[in-house]
Amino acid sequence: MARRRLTEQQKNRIAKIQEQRRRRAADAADQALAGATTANEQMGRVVVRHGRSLLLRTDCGRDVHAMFRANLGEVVCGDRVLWQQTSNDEGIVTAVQPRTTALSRPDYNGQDKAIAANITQLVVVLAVRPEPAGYLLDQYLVAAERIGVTGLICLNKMDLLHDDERTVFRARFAPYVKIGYPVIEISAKADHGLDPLLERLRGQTSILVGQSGVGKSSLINAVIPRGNVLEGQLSDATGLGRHTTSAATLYDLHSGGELIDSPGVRSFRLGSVSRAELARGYREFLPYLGRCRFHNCAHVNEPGCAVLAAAQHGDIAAARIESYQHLLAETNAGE
Ligand SMILES: Nc1nc2c(ncn2[C@@H]2O[C@H](COP(=O)(O)OP(=O)(O)OP(=O)(O)O)[C@@H](O)[C@H]2O)c(=O)[nH]1
Ligand SMILES: [Mg+2]
Ligand SMILES: [Zn+2]
Repeated sequence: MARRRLTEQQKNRIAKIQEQRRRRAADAADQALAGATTANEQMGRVVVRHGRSLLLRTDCGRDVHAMFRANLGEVVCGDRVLWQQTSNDEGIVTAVQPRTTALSRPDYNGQDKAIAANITQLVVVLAVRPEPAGYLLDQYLVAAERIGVTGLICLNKMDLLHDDERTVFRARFAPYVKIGYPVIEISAKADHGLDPLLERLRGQTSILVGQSGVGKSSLINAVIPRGNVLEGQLSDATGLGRHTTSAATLYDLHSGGELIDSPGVRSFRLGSVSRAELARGYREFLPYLGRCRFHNCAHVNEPGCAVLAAAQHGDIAAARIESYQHLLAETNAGE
């Protein structure tokens, strides 16, 4: 009996010691793992992505090439990431930080795909050539309102216009000035009018968007010393850009702020957007929303529509109402 009791006690003690050892070992492994990851992990900013490979800018301003695994999801220009160095100028991305904002557009499957992340300002670049495509500006402004970033309109290639033509071109954008969007006229090629723009870019992460060939990359080259971005030629046949930017790329501005060049588009499609979201994307509609006779008013032809009444009084530009209704029909925005 006595002998057997002793054995029980011994067994218990041995089990307890083993359990302690296991726990210590597990803790040590955890600590080692944590030490290994945090010690080597660094923050970086995605400058540009080509397929599965990224160019990162480290916190100390060094550029490194890094790969990322598919299980991280999509990683885009402007993303803040954690990465580990694998060799001198190479690394691997281990985590993507949550984004504050993302500009996206639907891919060929209709799925929203991010173009750039953590932007604070959307600069829509327009020019007299190529002729501004219908509704493109308004679509970008709706996108800016939806993601909560500042919208800015930049009219480039003003050098191509005589004084009287300038007046005509400028007048097309007067309704936007009235509703609070800054309109800045520049000539990227002539280094003209860049200071007021640079002032607006200071302290912001801005993305240049717009049609192919309006001069986004030329603007980058004008404001980034040694930017050396490839510029396109306007095709004589189509009047559109050729030889164009293929991936969104982030540049640091000496005067402060970051500027992202993005591939030009022929058209920009708003992703899935509800009718209410679309209406809120027209910022001058805001004071009238919720004041229509019908709570689910689409602001198309309903009686007692406060938005249409404001348009009739000239408080909302007719062109903006027309563009809202066009996009409403085009996006099939539900209630
Ligand atoms: N006259 C004049 N031409 C300009 C100006 N800015 C750009 N261009 C010309 O416009 C053409 C297209 O310029 P890019 O900078 O490649 O246009 P982009 O917007 O980057 O085009 P994508 O990359 O296709 O989106 C080039 O031939 C430029 O030289 C300008 O201020 N004045
Ligand atoms: Mg370009
Ligand atoms: Zn209405």
